[in-house]
Amino acid sequence: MATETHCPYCSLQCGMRLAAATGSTQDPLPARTALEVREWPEFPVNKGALCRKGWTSTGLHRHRERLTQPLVRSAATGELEPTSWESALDHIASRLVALRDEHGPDSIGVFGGGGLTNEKAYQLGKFARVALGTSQIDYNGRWCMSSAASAGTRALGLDRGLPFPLADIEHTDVVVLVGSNLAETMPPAARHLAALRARGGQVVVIDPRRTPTADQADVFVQPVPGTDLALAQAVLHQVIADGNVDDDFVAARTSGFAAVQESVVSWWPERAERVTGVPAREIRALAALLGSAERAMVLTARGAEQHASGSDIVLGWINVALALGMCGREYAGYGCLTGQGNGQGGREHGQKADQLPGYRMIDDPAARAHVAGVWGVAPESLPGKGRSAYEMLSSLGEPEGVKALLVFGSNIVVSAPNASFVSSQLDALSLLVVADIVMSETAARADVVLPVTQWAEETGTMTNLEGRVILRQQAITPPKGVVSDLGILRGLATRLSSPIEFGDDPEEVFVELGRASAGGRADYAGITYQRIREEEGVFWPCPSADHPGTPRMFLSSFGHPDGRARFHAVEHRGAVEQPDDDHPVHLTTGRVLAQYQSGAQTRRVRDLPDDGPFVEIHPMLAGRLSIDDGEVLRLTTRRGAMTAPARVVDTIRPDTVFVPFHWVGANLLTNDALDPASRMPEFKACAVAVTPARSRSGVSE
Ligand SMILES: Nc1nc2c(c(=O)[nH]1)N[C@H]1C(S)=C(S)[C@@H](COP(=O)(O)OP(=O)(O)OC[C@H]3O[C@@H](n4cnc5c(=O)[nH]c(N)nc54)[C@H](O)[C@@H]3O)O[C@H]1N2
Ligand SMILES: Nc1nc2c(c(=O)[nH]1)N[C@H]1C(S)=C(S)[C@@H](COP(=O)(O)OP(=O)(O)OC[C@H]3O[C@@H](n4cnc5c(=O)[nH]c(N)nc54)[C@H](O)[C@@H]3O)O[C@H]1N2
Ligand code: SF4
Ligand SMILES: [Mo]
Repeated sequence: MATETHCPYCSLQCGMRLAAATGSTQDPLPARTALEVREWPEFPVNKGALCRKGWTSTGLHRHRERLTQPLVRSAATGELEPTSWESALDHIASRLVALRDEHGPDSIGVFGGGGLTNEKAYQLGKFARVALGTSQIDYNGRWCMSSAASAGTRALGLDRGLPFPLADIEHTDVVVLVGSNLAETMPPAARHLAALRARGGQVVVIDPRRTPTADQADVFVQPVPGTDLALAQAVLHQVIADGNVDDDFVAARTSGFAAVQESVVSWWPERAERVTGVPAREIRALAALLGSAERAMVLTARGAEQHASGSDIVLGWINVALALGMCGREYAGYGCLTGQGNGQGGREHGQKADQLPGYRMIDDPAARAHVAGVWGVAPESLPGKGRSAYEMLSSLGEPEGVKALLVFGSNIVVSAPNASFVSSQLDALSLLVVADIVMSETAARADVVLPVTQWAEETGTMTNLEGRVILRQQAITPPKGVVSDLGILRGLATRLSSPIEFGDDPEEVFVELGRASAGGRADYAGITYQRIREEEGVFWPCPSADHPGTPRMFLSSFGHPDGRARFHAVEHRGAVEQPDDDHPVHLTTGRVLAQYQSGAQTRRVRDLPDDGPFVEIHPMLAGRLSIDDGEVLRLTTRRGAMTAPARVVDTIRPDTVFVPFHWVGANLLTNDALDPASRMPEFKACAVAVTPARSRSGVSE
């Protein structure tokens, strides 16, 4: 018998079957069983296709580096030493109570992750607000799609990554991918691009690098990092000049166009060419292509969003889609390609500093009253808004800052911007607790490490990039010694004398989540495990048992009270840090196919290649620096330095270098400038000096 479940990694949440290689049919399988990944061809999102990370995902099962015992740092030796669950949880609780008594509940911070199931994200938010009483909870999704979430909420009145099923791409006429390399970051999705092209549609890719995704494009545009808004402004300028605005749609379904029209008047394509490096004729051609398309989609991903002006960049592209009359129609519109397995659901149920379950805002009295009612506590007992992810980490060591940090599902030492600063901030903590499945770089810094169950060993729901709620089902018994995140929260809540109980049965937690979300924007009230099993996932909002779910949103009205979408007049600002004499090159960062995120999981999977970090550099720049392919380079920014071998490729802009962030290094360099609206850091653009690490005499520096 094989268990139908989903991949542990990205937001596509590909369906897969897990079975015993030996053919055993016990349910769940005994812990030591060798697991095998098999196709699940009927699951509609990936139809049996998986990328190599999915096929090798059982590589972390029975891994020798798997954590199976709680560890506490010994005061005597300074080393992490095995202990029992009882004593680990007692130790954490007594330290938390002492800190809370002395400094108040906001001295305790909780850092969650977009890889956690909906049940865990929900329970973590409730744990922070009720068991700890702290406002200080946020999560790594802040570094992921928060700019798109902020822009989508402001423009469309509601943020659901894609407001339509992914397969709709096949039925549009033009799809514009702004800063997405989906051929490497969600490979099974690339088949929709191929199907669209086979139908005669066109794919546009906007990226400073000619990626494997760009290789599948009809139109490839290669801007300077951080200049997407100038490009969007010029495209809109030209759409207006060509007379291609959908006036009826703009009048009937939107507001605020006049100010936006005014704001793009001076963005003639020649001006944008000087800012973006994209030839004016290419900008005109792109505007003409979009202006003549019957249906078009604009999809953003991290290349457009991870900037200190990321939310304005997304608003600029939504303006383009709205002016063309594309949003709120079938097979057209704006969407964000979310990233982590539960990047979507993770932001709906309360682990974000300003939100309560159901995508409710924590400063809304009605939202507080509803959620407090479900939880059985007084609304006034719920804390208010906390700090955003990076701001919380920056506060460590400050008198009013966080003094104890509980990390569930993130490896911040590798993935936070300006990581050497963040890493030094961790030293200021009185207590760092990390729950993980392996000894991540962050766990290695902790005072207490708690070993948790991983995906195949537990059940829970995830919400994929389409807003489709899916069910990851347990296939195998966890190894002895590990506990689920829900079990940890339950154990801690009891020890903290929480006024309410915390259950650890995922299905029971999901039922409660449904009640807490009822009436909210992300309404899950009508979704059950049984329905998900029967219907291959259910799209939210789904307010009642007889509601079919909502695959396509905005068809009759947008999420604002007046039902209209809102244009926003925005101004191009560009990267905060521009190249100068000392740091003359643009640096951008991102992903490669075979590694996932901080690499804590995939770097340990034997069947995935791990060649370490590298620097993509154009032959012209390499020539100027007399660098050969493979030669070790030193990259230096105002914040830090790293060395890695050069990969000389003509696919990148000559003024830009690229480093993947799956290893310690890239984030020693990145800029921690934050977007004022979303608090997203500027991962995708800063100024860097590039030199050979080996001096000309051949001696290492
Ligand atoms: N293999 C793999 N897949 C993943 C992940 C992974 O770690 N590995 N992580 C998952 C997660 S959490 C996420 S968020 C998604 C991310 O998915 P993507 O957004 O597709 O991934 P990135 O590589 O971060 O960025 C995409 C592209 O943006 C380009 N870019 C850089 N700067 C700019 C710019 O200023 N403008 C524009 N237009 N483009 C720019 C980069 O060159 C890169 O090719 O992937 C998910 N899938
Ligand atoms: N320079 C640069 N930096 C970036 C980015 C970039 O493009 N460039 N992208 C940003 C983005 S989009 C993201 S999403 C972040 C991601 O960066 P991280 O937040 O570091 O993400 P992961 O590496 O997935 O970390 C997840 C950790 O949780 C563990 N884990 C997995 N499942 C569970 C679970 O169920 N419970 C618990 N307790 N632990 C679990 C894993 O082993 C791993 O150690 O990085 C950001 N950082
Ligand atoms: S595309 Fe994403 S969900 Fe699908 S197999 Fe690869 S990592 Fe897993
Ligand atoms: Mo992400």
